[in-house]
Amino acid sequence: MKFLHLADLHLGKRVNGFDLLEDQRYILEQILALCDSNKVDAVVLAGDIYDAPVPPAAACTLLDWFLTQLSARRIAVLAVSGNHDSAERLDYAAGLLANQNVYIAGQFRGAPRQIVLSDRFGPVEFTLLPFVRTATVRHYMPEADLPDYDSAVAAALSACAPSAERRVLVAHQMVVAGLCPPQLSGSETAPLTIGTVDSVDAAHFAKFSYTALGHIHRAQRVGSDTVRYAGAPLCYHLDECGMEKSATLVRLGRRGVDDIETLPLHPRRAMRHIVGPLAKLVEHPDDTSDYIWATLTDPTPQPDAMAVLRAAYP
Ligand SMILES: [Mn+2]
Repeated sequence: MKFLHLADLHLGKRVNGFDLLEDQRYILEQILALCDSNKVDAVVLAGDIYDAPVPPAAACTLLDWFLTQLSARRIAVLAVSGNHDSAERLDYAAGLLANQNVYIAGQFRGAPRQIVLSDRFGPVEFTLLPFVRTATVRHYMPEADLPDYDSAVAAALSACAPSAERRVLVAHQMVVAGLCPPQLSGSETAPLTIGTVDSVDAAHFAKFSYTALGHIHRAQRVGSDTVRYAGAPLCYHLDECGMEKSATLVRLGRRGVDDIETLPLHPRRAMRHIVGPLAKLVEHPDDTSDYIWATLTDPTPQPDAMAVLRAAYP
């Protein structure tokens, strides 16, 4: 079985007033092309599907289009909510969508949702853990001793029994390996601080063949090759300028993960950070259709700096 691990689509996101919907549609089309060329069986969406709990209508239309395209290709979808999503709204029609192999876990109701798909080697279990806070887990497990976030996520995971040898976890949480924090990129707007208190130890995922994470916008492994953040598919912040974005292709074999490959994504417009005195920056502008973050180093304030920059970089 081959699946594509994606996360943090943030559909409907605006960056400094710029609507990125066309860029998002462009990157989703590229992802569909990757699904076709790699003949993937499933797409995993590890949370922050929308940028806001009440997304713009056009963002809902875009997700509808994407899911319909995947369904037409008979590609299964396994999705969880992130901290930006409304868990309840994401669950809309989830029961009906399951009939089309689109599995969405928006709300946590005491246990992760388990979906079993299969390939020629047998069953593959997908454990869908929506974004949870400690208080949410405590609500469903009043008897359990859950002093912190780490123990709450561990308890949530232990609420379901394994149903297959090959297991994939889909989650949207702040995960660390030992004392090594993940590399943030500025646009996560984390409600959870990094450190030993408000993060989850990757060791809890040791029993899974692969853990597909969302929340951190920079693609990276966490402690082991099979615990990964896919990263956001587009740059969403100054800190991500020039960062290469990717989708993660995972091949499962008879016993578990055979191969992991990061497939580069190429945006419709790059996001670049330029630094210098205003006159220098607009002297010979290149790639003028890119999204530009400009830092002016002039010793004095420049009149109409934004208008001058916009004339050079629309
Ligand atoms: Mn996010």
